[in-house]
Amino acid sequence: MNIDILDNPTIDFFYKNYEQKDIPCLIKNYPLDWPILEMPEHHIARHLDIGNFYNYLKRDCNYLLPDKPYCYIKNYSLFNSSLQDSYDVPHYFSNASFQPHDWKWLYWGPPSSSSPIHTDTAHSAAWNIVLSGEKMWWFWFNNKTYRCIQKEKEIIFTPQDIEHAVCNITACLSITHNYLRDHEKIKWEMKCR
Ligand SMILES: O=C(O)CCC(=O)C(=O)O
Ligand SMILES: [Fe+2]
Repeated sequence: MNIDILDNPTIDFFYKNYEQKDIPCLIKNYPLDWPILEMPEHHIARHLDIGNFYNYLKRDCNYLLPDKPYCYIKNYSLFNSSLQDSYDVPHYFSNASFQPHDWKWLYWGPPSSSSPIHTDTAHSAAWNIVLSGEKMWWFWFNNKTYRCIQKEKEIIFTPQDIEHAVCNITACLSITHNYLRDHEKIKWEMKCR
């Protein structure tokens, strides 16, 4: 079963029908004018000082035998990187009360690199946008397995506490930012444990 695909919804529609109900969705056709989308990948790699990884991605990983471990850059912090001003938060999420800089991450991996089933840190929700490539997502909620393919410039919304897994169908570069809307309540719950 596929998760819902929304065509550039209003903030209100997304908030009432998906975020407030903790239902994952894919948003397409949201207008993005991010400078990072215009940057050649080798510039991005240079900004992040990951030239060796870039060479691995463009050449070596294609010649690895299937039993060789692969390299997947995960949770690369964009905080204080020279790229942090080359994109901004999509308007659906920009008024969330808690979206710390150190929850801004970049993911960059070869075909078939993946993230196992997990929920996100500190009961946070997240948005994820692919800059290049394609990802397959799986979500588990309502006792069902849902899936979805995410392409360039599309937004995946992952609600708090929803189990999900991800596999890069092609080499894939993406940006994600986790956030909380009700962190005061969550801090309080943690204190009471
Ligand atoms: O793209 C991935 O491999 C994982 C994305 C994800 O689940 C996350 O950022 O929490
Ligand atoms: Fe996640």
